[in-house]
Amino acid sequence: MSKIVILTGAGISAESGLGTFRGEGGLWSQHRIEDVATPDGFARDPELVHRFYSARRQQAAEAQPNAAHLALAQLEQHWAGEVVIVTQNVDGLHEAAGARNVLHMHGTLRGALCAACAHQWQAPMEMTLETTCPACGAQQARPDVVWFGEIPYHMEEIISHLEEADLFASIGTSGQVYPAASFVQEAAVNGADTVELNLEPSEISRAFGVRHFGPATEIVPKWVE
Ligand code: BJW
Repeated sequence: MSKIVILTGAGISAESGLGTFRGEGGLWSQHRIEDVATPDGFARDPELVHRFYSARRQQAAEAQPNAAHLALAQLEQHWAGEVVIVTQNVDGLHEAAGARNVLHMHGTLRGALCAACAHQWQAPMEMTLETTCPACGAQQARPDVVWFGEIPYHMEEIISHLEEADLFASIGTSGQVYPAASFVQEAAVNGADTVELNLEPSEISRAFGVRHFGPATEIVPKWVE
């Protein structure tokens, strides 16, 4: 039974109306990474960080999965082997499309994390400095997402999936953020075929055996067929 491991990034949700990070008009052209996506930024100005993530939580709640998310959910349902989706996205659109085997390596917008006791719970749509941890009562809630300098979730599980993968596919990610950018090498060194599906060549395109370029809603359903 063959195993397909699929890494997804912001590009797969672009046609659902959610912004990517890099490039013209991306989130990082409107906000400084060190202000909103690092623990230091949160310590300096938690209100700004809460506003940034509350706005994105609202946008993600209103977004619909697109043809690329739906095609991957179909693949998961019909593939005789195992399909594992490792997503860097925090938007929840893979699950909204019906996918079940999804690992959120950068956390999720639906999660709240207590910086005092590490309790995790469902985030309110708007998180503020007054959001109270239901376990310890501290008012130190943060979005349950992974910022620069923090260790991504599920790493052991992801590495063992990559070691066992027969096929590794990367969809809609720029290959600029580690450790996700190194997954292609990890899979290839263990014998997997590798394929990149992206709007345009990424930083790490040359590492892939096969490459398809174009909008995710066109190239992903075609690839899944
Ligand atoms: C389309 C499309 C369409 C558009 N169809 N495609 C020096 C060297 C190496 C590493 C480091 C270094 N210095 C520091 C590091 C480590 C650091 C890092 O990588 N820094 C780089 C900047 C160099 N990484 C970390 O700190 C990570 N932790 C870590 O390494 O811990 C150590 C450790 C690891 C493992 C085991 C043990 C210990 C943590 C990284 C956390 C990243 N967090 C963010 C925010 C998450 C919450 C949130 O959403 O706000 O994650 S940053 C942001 O970047 C977000 C994304 O998940 C991530 C990747 O972005 P993505 O998805 O690739 O988006 P874009 O915008 O970059 O690209 C979109 C792509 O789509 C483009 O290619 C477009 O062309 C394409 N596209 N439209 C198809 N319609």
